[in-house]
Parts: sequence; structure tokens; C-alpha cells
Amino acid sequence: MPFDNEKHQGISEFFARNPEEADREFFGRIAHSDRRGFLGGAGLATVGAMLGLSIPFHRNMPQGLIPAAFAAEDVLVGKDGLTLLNDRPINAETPPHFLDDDITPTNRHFIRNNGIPPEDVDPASWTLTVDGLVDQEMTLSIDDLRNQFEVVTMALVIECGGNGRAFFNPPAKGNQWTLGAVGCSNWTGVRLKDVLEKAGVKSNVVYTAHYGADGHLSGDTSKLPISRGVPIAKALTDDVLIAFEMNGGALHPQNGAPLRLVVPGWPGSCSQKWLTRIQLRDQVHDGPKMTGTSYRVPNRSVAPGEEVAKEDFVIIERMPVKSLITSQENNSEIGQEIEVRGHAWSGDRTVDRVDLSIDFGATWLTAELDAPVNSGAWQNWRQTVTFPKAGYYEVWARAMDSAGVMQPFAIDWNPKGYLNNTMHRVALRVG
Ligand SMILES: Nc1nc2c(c(=O)[nH]1)N[C@H]1C(S)=C(S)[C@@H](COP(=O)(O)O)O[C@H]1N2
Ligand SMILES: [Mo]
Repeated sequence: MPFDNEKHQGISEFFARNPEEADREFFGRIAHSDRRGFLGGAGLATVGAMLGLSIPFHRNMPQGLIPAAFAAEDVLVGKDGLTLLNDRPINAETPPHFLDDDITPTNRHFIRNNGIPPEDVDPASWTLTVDGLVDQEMTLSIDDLRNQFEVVTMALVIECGGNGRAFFNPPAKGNQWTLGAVGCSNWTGVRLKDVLEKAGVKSNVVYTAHYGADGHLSGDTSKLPISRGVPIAKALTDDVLIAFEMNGGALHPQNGAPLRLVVPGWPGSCSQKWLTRIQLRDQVHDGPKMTGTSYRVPNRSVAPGEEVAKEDFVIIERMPVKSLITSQENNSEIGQEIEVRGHAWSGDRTVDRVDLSIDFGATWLTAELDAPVNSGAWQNWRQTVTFPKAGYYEVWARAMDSAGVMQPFAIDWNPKGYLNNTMHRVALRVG
């Protein structure tokens, strides 16, 4: 099936369905191995024309790679203003000034994929299996979930464990998230706890294992892109949801439609998308991205660049205290008096205070801070700020949580670039 712009077939859809043919169509050659000998042709010329430029290093482009220039428009259907970091798998973050809403609209929620999302999902025939160390194994449709359990709606924070990775020095490999791998949408679903209790949690259970329907990047169907879990005590808290609605509508296809877990305040990777199975285990789960150094940090402070032995890494649980300034875009021109707004959160805790500084931290004023609308939600804050005269300013925000822990000035460096919760700074030009 050739690529057909008229039919609005997505370029990503086309590449996903048949990467070889897509490559042939776009780059005018037969197979990956032939590309080395590729000397030009109609396909490449077409891509060049679409980009308005030639591609000097086209020989190095991996098979199936969607030129990001196209992908940004095409892959992010139903999203608005997101920055595409990677197209295979799709990873896109939301610039902070697009996260200004109290509740993150679906079109502003970031996307973090480890594999290839399932296509043509049918919510009516979707099932979730609960098995492992339970009294009664269950397979439930989404209707079963709706009918057999209390349906709740909660605003819940999902933040990628690697949010802020781009600021690490020495740099950490992985998606270079800046600030926007976080969102707090309204999620509707049933409590994981209620479902697990109905299945009957055996006394020797220590951990959950989550499985989704997305495919491994290699195309190898025996491999999973990601399967993580949480300690059973976390799974049995009131604010972990199996969600089938996002902001009162369908889940966005890239955010896990039709069914996902939402584990607020813990690394986003715990919140399995395209959820098909939850298994209860008598050991810490060992699925892909649970082991090695994935979503783990050293068990002690380490110096930037320090080598850390594998056995010294521990699994990340709650995410640290953090805040974002969302009312002004970085580097924007403003008047002398403005309202500064944003959000603050701290996994499994609440935020007690948000302070702002416009003088590089010499003095601070305390912002007006809302209570969370429910546990697991971020807290909105605002403060009118007056600048003494025209010039360059930075607004800094720092949150302090219910345990008295405050955001740091400097990054607590770790090899994989997780948990960067340094203060958010926004440059402002007062005219
Ligand atoms: N099935 C599946 N679930 C997944 C992932 C994935 O790649 N596959 N990525 C995880 C990671 S690392 C994060 S940060 C969150 C991101 O959720 P979002 O894409 O809805 O923002 O989904 C998690 N759930
Ligand atoms: Mo993540």
C-alpha cells in the first residue's frame, strides 16, 4: 500500500505498516543493505523536495526512520504544541508554558513510548487479566470493570523518571527531556486495589507485574518493550487507578487507549499503557526495564561522572518534590506587574509551600498555594510579582513538601539522569 497524502494516511502509519516499502517509496531503493550503494533517485528527491533540502547523510538513515521534520506534524495528531524528541519510539514533551491549565488537557499530555503502540484497538473487546498469586484469576472487559467496581475520577500526576535529564553534566544517555515530561490529567477508572482485592491477594505477594499490548522496537513478538511493577503495598493504595477515560473522553492512542494504569507520584514507567495483564508475584518483578540500571539510582550520593557498580543501584519509588512555572514562556517580554503561576507536587506527599525569587535567590516570596484536589494531584499556585524596573530577570520557583524537603539549586547527579528536581528558572524581559 503506497503512501497516499490525499487519503491522509499518516507517514508514521505507513512506516509502521511496512517499513521496507515506505523506505522504497521515500528513498527509492530496495532494502536496507542496498542503501550503502544508493546513488540517488526519485524517492530521495521526493523527500528532499518535501523538506526543501537535500539529506547529505541519507546513507546513514536507519531503515524505517521517519524524518523528524515530517513526524512532528504527523505523529502528534491530537496533540498541541508538544516537542518531539524521538519518533521511533515516539517521545514528546510539553513546553512548560503549555502546561498552564490546572488539569492537563489530553492534547497537552506528554508521550513516552518504549515500543510501538498497538494499532486498531477495540475497547469493546479489550480485556484485562489478573493472575499470578491470586485466589481467583480474572479476565475482565472494560464494561466488567465499569460494572463490577466503583468508578472514580481523579486528577493524577504522571511524571517520567527521566524528566530533566537534558540538564545533566556529564550528560546521561536517553531521551533528553527538559521540563515537560509531566502532566496531571483527570483519569476515570477503577481502583487497582478494588480489582486486586476481588481477585484475592495471596499472603506471599510482594510485587505487581504489569503488561501492555505494545510491541518491541525490533519487531520480535517474543520480546516486551517494558513491563514494570510496584510493591503490593503501593498497589493497594486508594489512588492507583486502572483508567479508561482521560479528561472525560477517550484516552489518547499514544497515552494508552483504551486502558492503562495510573500510579501517581511514582516514575511514569509504573503506569503501564495499553494494559492487558496484571500479575501478582512473590518477588520483585524482573520484566524489561525493571532490572539493571533502568529506573534506578545509586543508593548514595555520587560525584558527577562517577562509575557506580550495578549492585549499588536501587529501584526508584516516589518522585521528588518539584514545581513548574507555567504562566510565562521562557525569555518572554512582560510588563512590570504579572501573575506568576504554576504547579507543584511531591510523590506520595503534599506540598506545603512554594517560594518565588526574582533576584537570583537573595529574597523569596511565598506564593498562594491550593490544596491538591485529591491525593496524587499536583497543586496549583499563583503570585502577583512586581519588578522594580525594566531589565532582565529570572523567576525561580522552589517547592517544599510535607516532609520539609525542598527543591535543590544543583542537580543530584546520577548515571542515568533520573529525578532531576532542581528549581525551575524562567527568564523574563521587563520592557
Ligand atoms: N505499555 C507501555 N506502558 C508505558 C510505557 C511504554 O512504553 N509502554 N512507557 C512508560 C513510561 S516510561 C512513562 S513516563 C509513561 C508515560 O505516559 P504517557 O505517555 O501517557 O505520558 O508511560 C509508561 N507506560
Ligand atoms: Mo518514563
